[in-house]
Amino acid sequence: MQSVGHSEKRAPLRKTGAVGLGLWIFFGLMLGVPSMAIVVGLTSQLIGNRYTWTEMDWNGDGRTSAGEILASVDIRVRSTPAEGTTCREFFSLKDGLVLRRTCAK
Ligand SMILES: [Ca+2]
Repeated sequence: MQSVGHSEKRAPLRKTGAVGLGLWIFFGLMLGVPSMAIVVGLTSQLIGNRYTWTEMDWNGDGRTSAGEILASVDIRVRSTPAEGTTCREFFSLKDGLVLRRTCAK
């Protein structure tokens, strides 16, 4: 009987399980965090905040980001009279500091 050499070929090890899980987590975060921010923002709008989507542009860069929507949960608005007009003050719930004040002209 002739001895046959051990020439078994093995497929390279693949870490499909770990990579697949990582991709799922990555895409889940990419889709889940903005979606959550939008849901939280809309919910806070419905519950009691009375400001518009563009007013949530807290840093004034011209667009409302998901982070700004999340930040809006801790920001409220109140009307204050000022020199014959009414102003809207956006203030932080944690310390009461006014973040922005807009007055009608
Ligand atoms: Ca912004």
